[in-house]
Amino acid sequence: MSQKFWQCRDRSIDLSSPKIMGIVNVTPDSFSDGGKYYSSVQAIEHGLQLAEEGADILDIGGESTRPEADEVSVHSELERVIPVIEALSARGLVVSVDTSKPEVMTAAAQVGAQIINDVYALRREGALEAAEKSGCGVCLMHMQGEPRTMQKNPVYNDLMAEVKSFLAQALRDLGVPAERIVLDPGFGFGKTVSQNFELLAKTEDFLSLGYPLLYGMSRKSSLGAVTGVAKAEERLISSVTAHLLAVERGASIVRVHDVKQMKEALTIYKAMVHYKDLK
Ligand code: 8Y4
Repeated sequence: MSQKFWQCRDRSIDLSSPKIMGIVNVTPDSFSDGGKYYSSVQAIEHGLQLAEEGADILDIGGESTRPEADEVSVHSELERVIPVIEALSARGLVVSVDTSKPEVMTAAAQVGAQIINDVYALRREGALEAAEKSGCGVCLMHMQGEPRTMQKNPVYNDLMAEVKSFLAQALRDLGVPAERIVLDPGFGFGKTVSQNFELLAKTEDFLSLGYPLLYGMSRKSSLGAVTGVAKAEERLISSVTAHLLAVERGASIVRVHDVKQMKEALTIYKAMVHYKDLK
């Protein structure tokens, strides 16, 4: 098996076996007056639970990338994610920050974040420099268009060639050592249902870029589109299945809501790979 490591500031993540990135959303609590504090506490507790369930990385996000979501200011994004990143990092957990804002990247790294997960692939002004200076590991993701409009009319001449050349260009722009980079084809980001499943079917094609791959398909609408499961929270089996298929085709990291179940599936995968070690 390949001895690959993802260098993320003072941590090194062993990618010789598949890793789980657990999703931690920090959304404001609309009820209570002490709402901000409360939502941080809840997110910290959720992160700790995902770590106990087997998450190798916790991805902390304070801005929804859903089409209907409002933009969040730098100030409120910082207010949401920083306390959570600080608390989870202080417990020795590997934390990634899901952000496109350079100010948030810098502040997150200062309180212990090891990874920057940017769905804009560092295209926002100042993001490239912030990521370089932080020393963080970086996940570069493909997206066609902007979150608000990307699902309106996705158009490609050649999906695979375009996603690959986008990622290759992002790599050229970035003055960050190769050991710090992971690539993501961006399932659900400006693609039709068929195109999303093409990205899954052809996972192996992306390996030719020479970087570890991350797939984030958890509960996404394309899964529901083929199964008929309308509610996102009910797409557990679909999510686990899709990510296991990606891993089987060469993905190194899966970004999921349901860590416990993903961990169990990966245990079966590893038993298959290492059957000789079993009695
Ligand atoms: C239900 C729940 C339905 C969540 C849709 C969603 C990715 C990502 C997102 C991804 C990387 C999401 C931040 C979208 N997706 N980062 N982030 N890769 N690297 N939607 O695929 O989870 S947010």
